[in-house]
Amino acid sequence: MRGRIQALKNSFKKAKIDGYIVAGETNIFYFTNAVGATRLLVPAEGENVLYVRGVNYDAVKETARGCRVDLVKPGEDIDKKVAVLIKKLKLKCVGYDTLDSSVYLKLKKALKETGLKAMNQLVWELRKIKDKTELGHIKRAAEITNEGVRRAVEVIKLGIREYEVAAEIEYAMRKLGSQGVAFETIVASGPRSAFPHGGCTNKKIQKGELIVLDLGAKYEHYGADITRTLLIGKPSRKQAKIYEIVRKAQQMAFESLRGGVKVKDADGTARRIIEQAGYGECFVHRLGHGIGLDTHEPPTLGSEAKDLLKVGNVVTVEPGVYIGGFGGVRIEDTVLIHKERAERLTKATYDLCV
Ligand SMILES: [Mn+2]
Repeated sequence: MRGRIQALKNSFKKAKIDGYIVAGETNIFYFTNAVGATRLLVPAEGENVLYVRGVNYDAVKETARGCRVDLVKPGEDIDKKVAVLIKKLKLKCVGYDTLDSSVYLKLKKALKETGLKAMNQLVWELRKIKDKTELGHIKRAAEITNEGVRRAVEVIKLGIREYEVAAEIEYAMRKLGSQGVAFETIVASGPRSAFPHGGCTNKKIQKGELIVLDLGAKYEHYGADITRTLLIGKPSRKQAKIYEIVRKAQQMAFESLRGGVKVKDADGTARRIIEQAGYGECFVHRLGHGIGLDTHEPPTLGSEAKDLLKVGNVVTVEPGVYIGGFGGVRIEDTVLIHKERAERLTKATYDLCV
């Protein structure tokens, strides 16, 4: 934890700041190991201060690392407290990750002599590269996620409702130590499978319908993300064709991944395959996203993004084809970027038929 805060401080000089306010929940956890604190002030010199309200004080006091824990009493204004310390330390320019506009205006008013700069990027540059501890947690989350898919394949049968499948998935993952889910489980069948974020409803699953399952466990605060598309019975020619296109796009994109690859090229690899098959307009989202403490975090694997993949990035690879009124196919894995290749952390059957 100390190493992470130190790494942040090491970036101050180049960013021309002498302090940083961390307000994002997962960012605070990343730097301090504490859940439930409200702000972390990291000055270039001197001690780091974590501000926490009474309700979470004891828990934060017990878990926080690398900082002094400051209790915010009832009636005290957290941001005024932060501003008082910034003035006392005579900080000239302070960066921050994310602040509500009302908080920003309050700080701005209280700090006439201090610059305030939005610099979310400083934190993401660190969080994009997962360390050994983080990778251990993500790998465990991925293993639990795999079991969620296995359970879904086991229970999907004619007439089962979408939410029943979701319940079985989530129960299986919970039993294995998942902290709830990394995001809302999707079980979208039939025409609803054409909605990339279809959620789940009380719809009964019928024979011959495409079923998109998108799920992820969370372990020690870190998530994993997998999508599989299934079908009861035999696919139509069109369903089988679309499935093969998406499967190929996912495989080729996966094989293209390694350190130094442009994220837009990875997106392009998958997109080209789907375009050449005539379904380019049906691939309505980017290829993937980083995942860690947040389910969607940098780097984004999209056609507009400028990032290069780096060793230690954990990203999803998830091409899809969605046809309104007909259905959709998406195949997704969470993968770890190595120097010469990528490694799939989620592993589950690619068989379409159950
Ligand atoms: Mn995803």
